[in-house]
Amino acid sequence: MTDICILGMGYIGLPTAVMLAESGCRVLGVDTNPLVREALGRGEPHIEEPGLRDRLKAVVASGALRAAETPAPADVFIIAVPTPLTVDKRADMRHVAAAAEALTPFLRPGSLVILESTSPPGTCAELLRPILEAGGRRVGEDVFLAHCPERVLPGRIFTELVENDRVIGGTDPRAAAMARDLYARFVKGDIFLTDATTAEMVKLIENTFRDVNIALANETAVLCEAMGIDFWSVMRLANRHPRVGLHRAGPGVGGHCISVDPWFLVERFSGSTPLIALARRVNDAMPAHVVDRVTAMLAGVPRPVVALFGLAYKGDVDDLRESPALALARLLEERGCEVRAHDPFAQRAPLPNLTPEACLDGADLLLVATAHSAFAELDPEDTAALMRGRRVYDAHRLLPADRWAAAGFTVEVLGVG
Ligand code: SAJ
Repeated sequence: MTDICILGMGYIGLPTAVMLAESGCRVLGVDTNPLVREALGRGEPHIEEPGLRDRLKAVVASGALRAAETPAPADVFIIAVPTPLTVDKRADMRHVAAAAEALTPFLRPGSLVILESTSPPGTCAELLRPILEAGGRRVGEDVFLAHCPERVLPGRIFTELVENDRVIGGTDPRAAAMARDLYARFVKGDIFLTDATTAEMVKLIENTFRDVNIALANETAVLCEAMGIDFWSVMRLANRHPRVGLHRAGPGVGGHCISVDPWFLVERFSGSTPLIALARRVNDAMPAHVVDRVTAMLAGVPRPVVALFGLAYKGDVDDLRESPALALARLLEERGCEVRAHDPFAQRAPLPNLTPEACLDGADLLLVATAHSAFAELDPEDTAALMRGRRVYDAHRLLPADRWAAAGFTVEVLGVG
């Protein structure tokens, strides 16, 4: 039986704890938030993720996963705490450092520490190693350190935890091999071993690749609007080329990963990252672009009411972190609109989360801000009956525009001029 202590019971730590508990490990889930610990103690998830509720209940009921405020001695410690951005776009590594400080007293000879949190290149070598070595312990001799970045997509976490390939970087080959043996308990994808700094870079460049490509799609969408053509046709046709994969345009890039990780490279290499920094700015400018178009549609309407459909950062998840929908709400309010929001998944939203009917009641414009699949099924006739105006702006090209136009709506779509 392996004793595992996971610090951070969030989107990654909690599902990973469940997987390891199911694989026969004894898992201690450490979290500083008492509400998270209480929910975990009851076997209830504090986040939405398909499959989590039943599986968590089972491992808590069997005693394989327990909640705690502080770590305890373990064979393996996994750090899965947030690495948010500071206001000046730098990685806030305080949670990682605090987690490492908290676990250090509980290290056993031969313990393995794994960093899962996405971190700037050099974190294992420059931040974690000195903390673990305090008191004369030697990393690579007395204890071992590896980076195993998570790469799963919210909404598909349990599938991707098993099926995705993993990159594991050790501060020495023995650490990497130890981490591989742990993840091999549940990973069916290939596991690739490398050094810790390479693993850090791999993770950051995956999300940066996506951000830069989304920026290209967003810029292309704006060009298509200016030329009076349809980005979505351009995308579909360009992607018939075997070496082209244009991404989808949208109202901005949200989530804790893609809109954040590129800054970790810019922070570290500020003079050498013009492309990465510019892509970030292009994507961050998208909410304002959408709001320009929406307010143009509402010209002449006094104190317009906007029904904002979607608060989450992407479709069919409940996660609001860095969501462009929240930026849209803020910018619309700044422009004098009354914003009413509805999201079928979001909990703990910063603005009231209304029912669809209450949100649409008397609205002048429907703004589809998040690509929740349920929104594609909205009935234009029923919607029209509730609204004051007949305007819809689709920031994801999710709705069947013909049907909405047939129901009397003025339909505008991001990327369509
Ligand atoms: N988006 C677009 N256009 C696209 C694709 C996405 O505008 O063509 C937007 C989405 O609407 C959303 C944002 O980008 O606002 C990010 O969504 P996403 O689904 O691309 O990615 P995340 O942030 O949910 O998860 C990513 C994943 N990384 C990659 O796909 C390279 C995931 O595998 C990582 O585990 C995760 O980041 C992470 O934790 O780093």
